[in-house]
Amino acid sequence: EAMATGQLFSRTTQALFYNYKQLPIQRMLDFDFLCGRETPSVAGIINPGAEGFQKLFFGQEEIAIPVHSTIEAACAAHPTADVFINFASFRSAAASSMSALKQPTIRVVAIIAEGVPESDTKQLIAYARSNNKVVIGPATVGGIQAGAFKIGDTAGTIDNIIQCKLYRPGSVGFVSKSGGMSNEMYNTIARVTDGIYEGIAIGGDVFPGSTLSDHILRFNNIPQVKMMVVLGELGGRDEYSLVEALKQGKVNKPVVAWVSGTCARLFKSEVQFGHAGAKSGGEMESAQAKNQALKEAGAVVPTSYEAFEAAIKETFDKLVEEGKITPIKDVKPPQIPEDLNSAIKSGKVRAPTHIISTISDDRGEEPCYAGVPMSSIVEQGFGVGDVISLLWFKRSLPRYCTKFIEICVMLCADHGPCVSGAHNTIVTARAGKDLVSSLVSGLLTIGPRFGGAIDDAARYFKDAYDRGLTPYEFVESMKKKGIRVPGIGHRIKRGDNRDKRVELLQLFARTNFPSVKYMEYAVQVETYTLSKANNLVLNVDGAIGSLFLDLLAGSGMFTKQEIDEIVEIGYLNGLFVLARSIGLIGHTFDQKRLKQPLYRHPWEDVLYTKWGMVVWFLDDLFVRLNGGSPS
Ligand code: Q5B
Repeated sequence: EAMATGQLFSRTTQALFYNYKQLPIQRMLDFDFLCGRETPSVAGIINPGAEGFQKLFFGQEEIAIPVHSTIEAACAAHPTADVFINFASFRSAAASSMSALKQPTIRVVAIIAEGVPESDTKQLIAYARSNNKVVIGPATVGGIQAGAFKIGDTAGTIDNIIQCKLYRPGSVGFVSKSGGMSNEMYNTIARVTDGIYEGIAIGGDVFPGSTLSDHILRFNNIPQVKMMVVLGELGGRDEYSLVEALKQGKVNKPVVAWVSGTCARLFKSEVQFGHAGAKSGGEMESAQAKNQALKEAGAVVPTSYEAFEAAIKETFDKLVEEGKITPIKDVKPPQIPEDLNSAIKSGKVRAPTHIISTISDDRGEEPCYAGVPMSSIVEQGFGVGDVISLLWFKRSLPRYCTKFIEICVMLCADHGPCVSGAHNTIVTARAGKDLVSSLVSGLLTIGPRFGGAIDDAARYFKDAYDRGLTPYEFVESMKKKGIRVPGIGHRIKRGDNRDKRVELLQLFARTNFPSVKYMEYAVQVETYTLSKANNLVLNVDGAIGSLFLDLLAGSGMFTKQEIDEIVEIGYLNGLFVLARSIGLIGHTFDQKRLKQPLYRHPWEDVLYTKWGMVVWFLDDLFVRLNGGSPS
């Protein structure tokens, strides 16, 4: 029988952990590190429905523990993992425990959940016993083999584990019903003996998967265990099977025992303590009766819980005197690196941040844009112009400014399917790509020729105006440098076919802006360029660029330095990008809705010519004839 053979765990035992719970798994791995284990005690995690890996620390290193979606898959992947730690809720703990017990590789199942139906537990017990398997729990914290293997949260924090010297084996086998009290006992035992060899909390249910006597008999077969400590509690008859085992001489090592709950007699009626099984029933189940019976059967039983520690010490000291125990030499466990988060929280370390952000904050009760909470954005009836003003310019601009921003967004939202951006988006959507790909392929065409001339228009118009250049001087100086005037020129708009969008923007600005000096300058530039060619109109980029200069300068909301920075960084193309995204998304939906097939450009629409090669040849020849080196 698994129980009779003694050892349940060793320094190489590995477990499968059912239901991902980061903290107890990390505590198991921290314990492993403390004990100097070479392999982590958790081989795999079972998270129903999920697969992949979970990153956890093993000492200072991070390790990736495989996550499996079923118990069967986990057992197949980790055939040497023979302990199943079940952190399922009480609703599913029985079913998952039974599945685990049915796996040939699983030998021990620990069930943490409280409230598992007793009839289910009975079935688990019956199956485990007839299949030579061990169940610890339900309603347990688990157990620990000092220096070797720990189940879940057993023994609490790392500090407690170090204080109780659980990182190395001692000579005491301990078993209790209560998990909480087992922590207390680990401390007590560490104080007066050379420490725990193994400690098990069988759980507080009426029907525990394994009993106090099961474990005492098992400890009796483990040579390293020299004495046993038992902490029972009132209620149930479990302690009597231990009494029986003692009477029958099945236990030949000293047992120090105490059954708690002697205070129950002070109550007039029956009392239910914390555990399902801990209620004062008949006399037989009282703590007094069980203590008496254990004493009569040969256990060392103190007169009170307070005297328990002295009784354990006396028993241990006697074994040392008799030469049955050679107290082991203490070893210093390695230091577990503290988690950064907890170290920061406790003020022990400071860490530099990797990102700085000034425009929004999602940490409080509600998100804020530039310090303005969402609720007031909604309550004050803010529009998208106000949101842009908060997130881009970090201030609340006057309504005429935010209205102007909104008009820009509305007017630039789309300009038909033939413009560069829309064409790319349409081709991409028809190639079967998703929304984001189609949108992005269109956005990528925005630049100096198409839609992305607003910033440069603002830069050049501002520079020329601020330096007092006449439109003639400005345009001709640009020509000399070989730069096209940004914001001037259009593929289809002409002097006699003006862009309506430009007219609308100008009308709004003339009516609402305190000053439109930059726009008037752009209009003078247009008058001059139109005298050169009919297509050199002030286009929508030029209109927005020059008018935004007027907004920045005229609103009184920006310093000169801030205006220079906005123009220098280049905020204003953002308006076109934002606006045109609306149209490009529309074009994507349109193509998908129309179920348009893959686009292929017609041959007839391409000029296939070899003349490019001839031009290159003549050019090269010319250079050679003039004594230059060929390219
Ligand atoms: N020439 C826009 O050119 C375009 C000149 C110029 C001096 C200029 C051109 C240009 C500056 C960039 C700009 C924004 C490429 C445009 C937009 C959004 C849109 C789009 C839509 C929408 C058009 C003919 C002759 C040549 C050139 C000269 C042209 N522009 N000289 N300064 N700015 N502008 N982009 O028609 O002597 O014959 O060699 O680069 O502001 O994108 O609706 O489509 O909402 O979607 O192809 O409105 O103007 O003219 O290249 O044949 O040039 O004019 O040097 O002179 P075109 P080209 P020459 S708004």
